[in-house]
Amino acid sequence: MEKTLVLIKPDAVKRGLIGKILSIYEENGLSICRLYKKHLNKELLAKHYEEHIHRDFYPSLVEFMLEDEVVVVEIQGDKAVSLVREINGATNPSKARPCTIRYIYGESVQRNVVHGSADLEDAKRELSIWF
Ligand code: IDP
Ligand code: MG
Repeated sequence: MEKTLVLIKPDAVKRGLIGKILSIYEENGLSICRLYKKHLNKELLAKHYEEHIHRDFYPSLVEFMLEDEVVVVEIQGDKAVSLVREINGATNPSKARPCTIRYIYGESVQRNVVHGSADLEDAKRELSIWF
């Protein structure tokens, strides 16, 4: 059993998609362990997105992530880390496979609805930031 981190991003929270998104993980055999809603701040985002802080898109990513609350979710299951990435779909919704969350609900490469940890090591690091 693995554990991984999902963030339901502000675009999805604003559009009332929390329940629909959580259902998709559950329908794929994953369990929701813990979750809470939170308005983020720049310090937490810098920790979470430390690999991206020097990227051109980072300031705009931060602005987006502060638009509204996010839902922070710990998800558990067999191969949960890679399964969540598969269910989420490619970063750019226009390149995501049909039936993925980002294909269905994503609006742009930035407003792509969900975050999922990239690998097991990242999942451990991110879960320790948020829980
Ligand atoms: P991931 O969320 O699929 O792991 P990352 O490359 O780690 O993708 O990027 C983190 C987040 O930053 C993305 O989910 C997206 O919201 C945003 N992002 C990534 N690349 C771009 C870009 O080129 N323009 C605007 N936002 C981006
Ligand atoms: Mg990433």
